Amino acid sequence: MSTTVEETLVLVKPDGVARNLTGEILRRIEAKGYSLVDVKLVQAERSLLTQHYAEHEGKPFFGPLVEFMESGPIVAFRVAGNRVIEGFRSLAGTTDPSTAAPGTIRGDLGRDWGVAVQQNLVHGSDSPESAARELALWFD
Ligand code: RTP
Ligand code: MG
Repeated sequence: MSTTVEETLVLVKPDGVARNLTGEILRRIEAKGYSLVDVKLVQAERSLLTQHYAEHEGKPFFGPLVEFMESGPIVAFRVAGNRVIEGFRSLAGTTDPSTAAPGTIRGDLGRDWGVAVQQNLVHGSDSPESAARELALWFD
């Protein structure tokens, strides 16, 4: 398969930062061969989060999700690599840490009891369109 270098937005969510897992998450990204292009620590404003999660507006988990994302600092990574958009999603694992595969960030490091599903450590853009939109929101 040919090489397709892409950039994606990875967020270490407030649970990941609070649990001191930022370094471990970056280690896994770099070990996979992806490169860190830019990084920042952000206390996100509500307006940024509602734009970021616009596709989920109106869903029952939208309010709790935004509240959780406001609850503490987030680390944003701009990450580059071959097919990194899909590749990071598979490194992260499925949304619910309880059932995310071992070997993934959510499967290995996510807490599967006593916390809500939104506390799943990381976000990764899900398509080239989302990556472009989200990188502009968080980094421009
Ligand atoms: P993300 O956007 O954060 O990378 O996660 P994802 O694609 O795996 O999941 P998505 O469906 O986009 O949902 C966004 C975030 O909302 C929270 N969530 N809560 N039923 C629920 O309570 C529920 N469903 C989703 C999670 O934090 C999820 O990552
Ligand atoms: Mg998503």
